[in-house]
Amino acid sequence: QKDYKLWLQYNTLTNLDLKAKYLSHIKGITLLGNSETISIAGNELQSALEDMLEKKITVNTKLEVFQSIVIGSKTHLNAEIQKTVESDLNLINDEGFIIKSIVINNKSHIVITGKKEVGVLYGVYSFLRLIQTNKSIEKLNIADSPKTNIRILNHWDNLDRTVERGYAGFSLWNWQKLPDFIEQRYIDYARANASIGINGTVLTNVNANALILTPQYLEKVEALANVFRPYGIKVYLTARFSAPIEIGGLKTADPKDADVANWWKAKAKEIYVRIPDFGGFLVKANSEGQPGPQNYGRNHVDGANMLADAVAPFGGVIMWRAFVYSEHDANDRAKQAHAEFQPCDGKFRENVIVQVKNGAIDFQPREPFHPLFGAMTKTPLMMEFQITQEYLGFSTHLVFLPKLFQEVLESDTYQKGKGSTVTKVIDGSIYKNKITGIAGVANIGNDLNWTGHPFAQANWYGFGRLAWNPYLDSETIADEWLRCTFSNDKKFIAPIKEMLIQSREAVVNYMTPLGLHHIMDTGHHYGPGPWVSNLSRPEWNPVYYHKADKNGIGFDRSKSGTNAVSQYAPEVAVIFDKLETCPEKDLLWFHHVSWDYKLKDGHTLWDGMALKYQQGVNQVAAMQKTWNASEKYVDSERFKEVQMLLNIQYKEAKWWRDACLLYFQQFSGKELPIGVEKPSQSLEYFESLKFPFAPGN
Ligand code: BDP
Repeated sequence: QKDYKLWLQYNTLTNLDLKAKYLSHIKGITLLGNSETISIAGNELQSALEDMLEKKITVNTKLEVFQSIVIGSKTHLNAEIQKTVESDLNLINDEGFIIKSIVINNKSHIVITGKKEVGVLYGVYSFLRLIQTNKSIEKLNIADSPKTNIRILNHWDNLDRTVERGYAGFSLWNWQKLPDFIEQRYIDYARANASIGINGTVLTNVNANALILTPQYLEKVEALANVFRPYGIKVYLTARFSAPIEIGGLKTADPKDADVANWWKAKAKEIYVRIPDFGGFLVKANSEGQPGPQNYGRNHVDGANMLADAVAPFGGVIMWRAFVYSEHDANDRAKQAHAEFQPCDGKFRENVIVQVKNGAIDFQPREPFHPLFGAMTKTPLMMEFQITQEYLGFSTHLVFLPKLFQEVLESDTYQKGKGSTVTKVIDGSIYKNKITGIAGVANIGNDLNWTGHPFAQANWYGFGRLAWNPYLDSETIADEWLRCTFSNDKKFIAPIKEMLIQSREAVVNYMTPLGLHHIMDTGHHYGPGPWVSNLSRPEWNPVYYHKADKNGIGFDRSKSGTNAVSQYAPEVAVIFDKLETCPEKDLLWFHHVSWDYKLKDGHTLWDGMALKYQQGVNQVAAMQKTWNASEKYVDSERFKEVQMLLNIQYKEAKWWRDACLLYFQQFSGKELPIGVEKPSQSLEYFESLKFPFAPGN
């Protein structure tokens, strides 16, 4: 099945000239070293080359063949090669790689090396990508290293194999059959991740279950860690803060209680005996019902540091999440994480990294960057992106997320002057942090195609590529992914790439244009629910976020409103604060604006908003057209799947448009402008729609 192979299709090259050129450089493989990682790299290289070049490729362990691809880590290279790449090796870090065309005894070779074997593995995938994307392999001279240390997937997987916000089936981890039964899928998962440089995985949900920390489960975790290790992937777990009570028999989980601290120390030791390279814990504390230090009158620093001390002797880290609600600033949830965490700056242990969502609310189709980025100068912050599309149409809608990720990463925080982008905060270059990282909430389940939507694979891929290099352009990522996954044909690539690139703006337009946010329906967050106002916490209700009334719409976070703008650097605050300078894409995030307000293009806010909803629908129609025209470049199975999914997306884009416009029209009291289709149903109809089943919440 093609879907299952992800971006590792290794299709036979159809361009014969190119194939001949490649073959003139590749007569065989020379494998130096004999670790598991090197043999994985060798096997991958051999079988991929054989598939793509349709030729038997021999593997030697000595440099005997001409024009061979020499793979091995620094210490395994012979003296001559070592000398040739010596200065290149100074350019890379421990996980980096060199791919270089060299001449030894008048014979040319391509050497793929790194300081460690995992670098060699990354180098092999990178070299294969050159061929997958039909790039030249003449005169290669590549030195590349990951720009962040922790490049990690967060699986929100429960022990019963349901996946919170998971839309691609059930959890990959078959706890019942582990540790003795190793599914091939675990290996394929590790291989796919290694191919894009992901080096960590949190196996369990942030809404944690303490049972994972019991010996019965740790034995299973150990088995997975053993599978992942040769692929350079470390295992992490979520730590439930109340575990000392639930599985430890203690009366309290107070982080200042000596028995509690000792319990965690012993637990850490127990884990490290089994898994010497265990990565550490991810913790959601005092948020949405999860226990935490505040239950005992302590704060986030007390909780994080107590756990940090437990894993520190073994080199572990604590990823402490900043996704919290708080009693302060009850009138604006967007302010709460900053209010609670910024004052903790400088108080965390060295092995704590604070994990911050890209925006201050919750993984919306568009949010301005989170004000914590750049605002903590002494604490490493890691990015948390959501790859699974909780608020973006699940695995049913086609949305290319690298575009969203890039927009956030490129945002300038100005916290240390112009050019203090979010990327530079999280890659540690601004504040010289010792640990850096990017996390992505995984969109992977046990569906045959891994991610539910064939194009959702691009979001896993793109996340990995950006975690490796957050400066990458999303167009480059789209191009690579399409070539590796489908075809190198220009007639396919050009229009489909365009479709990917604009797909993110399409979803913003038909769901939440002009800075609207959190107007999805209750609980599952699928489909529109701007009318919802009956949930127990005010900040769970869409009406709290859009604040539509006769005068206008939008959340006033300006100085005269909740003053959330003040959490940004002054240069940024002033831009967001003023109606005239606030980017229109964020308008209703920061301002309550009258229905008659004139947008830059001359339309009134009401007309402009309606036209945006319509534009979103039109964009999906264009996506359908583009896809239908690509039939001959794609296998029929994936073609049909995507076609059906786009049909649903089109239907639902109209549903979003009609439901939202009918609802907001009650307040604006205005007609729909010319160019916007009339709604097919009444508001009452849309409000009456119920979903007896939505996965993952
Ligand atoms: C929200 C999700 C919820 C998660 C929570 C979190 O709706 O399922 O548990 O975020 O990130 O987006 O902790």
